[in-house]
Amino acid sequence: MRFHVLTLFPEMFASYLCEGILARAKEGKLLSVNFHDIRDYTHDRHRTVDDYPYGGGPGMVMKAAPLFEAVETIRDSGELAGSSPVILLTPQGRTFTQVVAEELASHSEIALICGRYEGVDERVADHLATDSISIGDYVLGGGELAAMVIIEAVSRLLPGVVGSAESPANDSFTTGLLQHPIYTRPASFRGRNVPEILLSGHHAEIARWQRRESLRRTFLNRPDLLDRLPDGALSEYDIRFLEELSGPRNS
Ligand code: 6GU
Repeated sequence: MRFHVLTLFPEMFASYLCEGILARAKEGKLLSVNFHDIRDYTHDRHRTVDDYPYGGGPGMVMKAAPLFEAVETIRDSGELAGSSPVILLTPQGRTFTQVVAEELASHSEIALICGRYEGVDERVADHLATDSISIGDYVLGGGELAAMVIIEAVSRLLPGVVGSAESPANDSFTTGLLQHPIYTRPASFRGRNVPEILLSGHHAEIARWQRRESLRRTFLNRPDLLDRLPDGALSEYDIRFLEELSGPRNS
């Protein structure tokens, strides 16, 4: 899979992509990330990428032309098919989730446009990008961190990037529930003990405990996820356990 990142700050990405599973994926040719400095697609002496907003208001707006030229140049080079996603990273986009990551992982090339400043000329969202994505409800100075988040979340889903031992199948959100607590040695640390059941060797009981703790965490920290589970995701036991958690009602 190939990512094209259009950014004013290509140097922000280097150290992150040169460590860990992303570095391994690049070495193994499972992943490539190409950077395109938006300033390289300007033609004036000052390499201008932003301008004042029509109608007034605070801040500067990223100009459309350098972004259109950058995408067209990449397309003309044959490294981005006309049918490949071109994603504008903006707080105004749809929210990135594991489901969106899975959808993006089905493409072989994706262009990510990192917005900066107070915004991007709307013609980019309307006539260049095929999709606009935000990574959550908070404000970042630009789309660079969002691009890194997307590259990592999507790359982990590509066959061979994450070893089968660390399979993402049980990750939080892949199951729609938060992951249960996990522990490693020692069994007692500063007087805090690993739950007895995990030392018991009773695999079926351990699995039941893990399921309950997943449900408990999700109920406490992310009750919104429980409302969005697909039909049939909860067993009768699960539903009874969640009812116990919500406490006795009408009493
Ligand atoms: Cl994609 N960009 C910016 N600037 N802020 C964000 C974001 C993106 N996603 C969440 N906050």
